[in-house]
Amino acid sequence: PVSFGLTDDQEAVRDLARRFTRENIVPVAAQYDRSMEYPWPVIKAAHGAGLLNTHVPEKYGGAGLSVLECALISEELAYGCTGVQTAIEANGLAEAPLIVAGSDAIKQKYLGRMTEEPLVSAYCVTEPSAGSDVANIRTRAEKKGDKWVINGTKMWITNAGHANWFFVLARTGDAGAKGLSGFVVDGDSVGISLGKKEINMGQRCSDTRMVTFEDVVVPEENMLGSPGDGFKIAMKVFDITRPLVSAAAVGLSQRALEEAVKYAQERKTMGTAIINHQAVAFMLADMAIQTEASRALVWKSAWTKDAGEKNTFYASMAKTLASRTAVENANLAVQIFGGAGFNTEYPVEKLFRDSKIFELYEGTSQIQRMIISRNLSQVYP
Ligand code: CO8
Ligand code: FAD
Repeated sequence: PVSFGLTDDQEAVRDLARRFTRENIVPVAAQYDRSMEYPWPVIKAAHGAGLLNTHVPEKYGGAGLSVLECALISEELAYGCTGVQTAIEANGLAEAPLIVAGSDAIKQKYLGRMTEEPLVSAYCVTEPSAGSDVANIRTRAEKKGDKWVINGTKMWITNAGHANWFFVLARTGDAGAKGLSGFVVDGDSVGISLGKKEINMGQRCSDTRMVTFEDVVVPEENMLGSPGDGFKIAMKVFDITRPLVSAAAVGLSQRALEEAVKYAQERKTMGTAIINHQAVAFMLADMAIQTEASRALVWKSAWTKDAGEKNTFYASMAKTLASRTAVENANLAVQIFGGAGFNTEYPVEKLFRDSKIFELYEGTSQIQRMIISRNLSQVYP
């Protein structure tokens, strides 16, 4: 049966995240945007509330939530601040390769500690010379005895400045996708150096850095799967995380819509609230249509994964539509606020700056379209 209804448990999860966001994120979002400080107090509170590491299996101390349930949480947290949400969700991203391909011992060691205390981790795939083109990354791992030795530089790594451990994709074999392997690397390993915190257009409290690995020694058992499995592990991870990043974009779209409706009801011109001008009302209608359409596609992409089916096609569609909608809704919200939309005392200029990254990280919109088009004949044979 087709249903958009949530179970009681799913509603409870969403309501918990909504309450947490209203109490712990909305009131501090502007302050973190200005100070660009890493939101440790919020992350610790989220850990206490059970809103961190939500897809870690129960066996390792997590809640073992489905992708759909994680998406409900992502949307709610992002409604409050997508910078904070990105810091929180980057944990889920780093943990996903372990869930996809880690041995029981690796999961016990690295996922277990995340559920025991408020720690963060990071996912290191992108490099200065290769972002979209994952198959061409250059970081190398060489086998020396029973250890691997990693050398190379990663770029734009979320949570890098605070990570207890890193997932690292590195070349162990020939050129191309089949020569890559995935590793878990302890954050305090000798030879890791961090770049400065990058100052980005938006999501400014999130921590993004270059990470350099110089002769970093990693025990053999920290390789995930077998040599050469790394590229496919990274892609399988995106099948889980792209629905969640898309859900965060929906959270931002919903926030932009609600802020714009409220303002349009209060602001008066030509003797009436601006919501009564059709030109403004239709902008709000478009924002609502696109938000609902994005959410429906996010839920479909998450549901498909939870049903055990291949969801790559829908995950890329959700990412493309939800990120475009976030940018467009933030833009329309600024338009509806008029001059106040351009000012830092009002909430929507932050949404405008925060929105753009959704069309870039976790695969640009061009890359999503490439994936969608490559899958067309398989999905519609
Ligand atoms: N599942 C399983 N296998 C897959 C999948 C998949 N989803 N996708 C591809 N493969 C397999 C293919 O079937 C193929 O296998 P085989 O060789 O056996 O036939 C093999 O992998 C190679 O695939 P392709 O031929 O499609 O490889 P290409 O190099 O042509 O293209 C892409 C691959 C699609 C371009 C890929 O490189 C890509 O996705 N690029 C975008 C990179 C990206 O998204 N980076 C994001 C980095 S992380 C990030 O940005 C985090 C932001 C912070 C977020 C915080 C909140 C979460
Ligand atoms: P490029 O790949 O150089 O692309 C440049 C332009 O060319 C884009 O418009 C792109 O769409 C287009 N393009 C490239 N190839 C094609 C093609 N074949 N067809 C059509 N168009 C194409 N990475 C991580 O590994 N971990 C993280 O935690 C992480 N966090 C991030 C946080 C932030 C704030 C930022 C900015 C980035 C983060 N990234 C992270 C990196 C992010 O995933 C990459 O920036 C992104 O995938 C794009 O790669 P690139 O920047 O190298 O752009």
